Amino acid sequence: MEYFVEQALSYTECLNKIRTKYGERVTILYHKNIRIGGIFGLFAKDGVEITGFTANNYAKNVNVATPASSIIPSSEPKKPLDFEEEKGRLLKMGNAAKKEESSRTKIIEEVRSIIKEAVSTTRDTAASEQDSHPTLVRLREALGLNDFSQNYIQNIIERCKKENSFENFNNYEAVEDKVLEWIGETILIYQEAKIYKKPRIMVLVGPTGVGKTTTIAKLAAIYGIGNSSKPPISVRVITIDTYRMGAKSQIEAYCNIMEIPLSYVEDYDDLKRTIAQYFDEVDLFLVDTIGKSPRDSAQLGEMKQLLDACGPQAEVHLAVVASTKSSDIKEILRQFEPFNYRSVIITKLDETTRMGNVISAMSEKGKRVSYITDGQKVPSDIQKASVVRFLVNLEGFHVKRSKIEEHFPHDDAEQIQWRK
Ligand SMILES: Nc1nc2c(ncn2[C@@H]2O[C@H](COP(=O)(O)OP(=O)(O)OP(=O)(O)O)[C@@H](O)[C@H]2O)c(=O)[nH]1
Ligand SMILES: [Mg+2]
Repeated sequence: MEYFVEQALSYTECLNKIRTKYGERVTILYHKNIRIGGIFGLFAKDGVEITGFTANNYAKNVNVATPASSIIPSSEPKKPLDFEEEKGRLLKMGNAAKKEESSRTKIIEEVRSIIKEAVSTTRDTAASEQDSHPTLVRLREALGLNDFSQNYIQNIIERCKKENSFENFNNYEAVEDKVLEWIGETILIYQEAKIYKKPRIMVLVGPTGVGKTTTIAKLAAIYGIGNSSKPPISVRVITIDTYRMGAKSQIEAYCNIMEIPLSYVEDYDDLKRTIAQYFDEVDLFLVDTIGKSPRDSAQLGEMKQLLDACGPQAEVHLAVVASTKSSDIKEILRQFEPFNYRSVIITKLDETTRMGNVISAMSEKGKRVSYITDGQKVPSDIQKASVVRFLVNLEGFHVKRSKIEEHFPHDDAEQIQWRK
């Protein structure tokens, strides 16, 4: 809307001027008689001044044109308008227009907020409808049954909602297959180097009683006795667990049976000397350590210092029991961080049917698993870790082994084959 004030010697002339300048769609508010031209008030002529505004959508919608006068008249006005009366009317109209404008803004805002609310309600309703879909409910239950952490479960559910349409949820089997794949993708497997700089030094650390010594004995058998796919190599076990009588005789018994040499060391110098002494003749040193409480950082620090004697080529691996609570596993993974361990060995898998805790904690911390042990028998109860092994262990899931193996091919030749 554009206001104008035009002057001419007559009303018709002024009107024509307005039409030429602003077109036909104009609204006249009022006109008045004026004096035009002259110098210092002399020689001025009678004339007319018309005030109005160009008509547009706004005028049409809010209907402001009607009070003053209608759309431009084609002939002379019937009667000249009274200025004061028109002024009052104009003010009123201005206020009305202002009110109209502010109420329009209010309505627009209200409509916007209603739309926004409607959209978010629709989304919320859709989300909660999805959440309560039997497939997702069943999936939550299955994941909970396996002790996956709440965070892990939530991530899986969110991914389901993102990647599967609501209709697809009706096919539980298909969703389950996908979820198993996603879980498998979060299980990080430690890949052993194919070639090692001799000698390889493997150190096993971990909390008390997790099965370190038993696992060292199993590893000593894998490498020292050999198997159908791997010839034996020269192995020496070193133990720093010399104070405890039971511990000493335990590893001694294993090594005697397998005819694998064993050294006892008590401190840093001892350890350094022993490694140096057999450096050229041994392919693999397996170092068994004393179990430490992950909460005792002073003890952990002392052991770290002692193990530094193994030198930079030593590779540390951390043993953790499979049935440990997810939050405790995370704490153990964190406390043993100074040892810069390369992989985690999951022990006592045979004592639990729930693997979600381990999978959640390991994936949240980005740690790799190298071996799993599943029994007390030396040497048979140990396997190289594989995604398939974890997935087939899941409770409440219909695991199609062949499908999983296809998705996560693992080198079977690398699995330990014991000579009969
Ligand atoms: N069920 C089961 N028991 C195991 C496994 N590995 C070890 N064990 C048993 O767990 C107990 C402790 O094993 P150790 O090898 O002495 O554990 P450790 O970590 O050396 O213990 P500390 O040296 O005292 O810290 C023993 O009774 C083992 O037979 C396993 O994979 N499954
Ligand atoms: Mg031990």
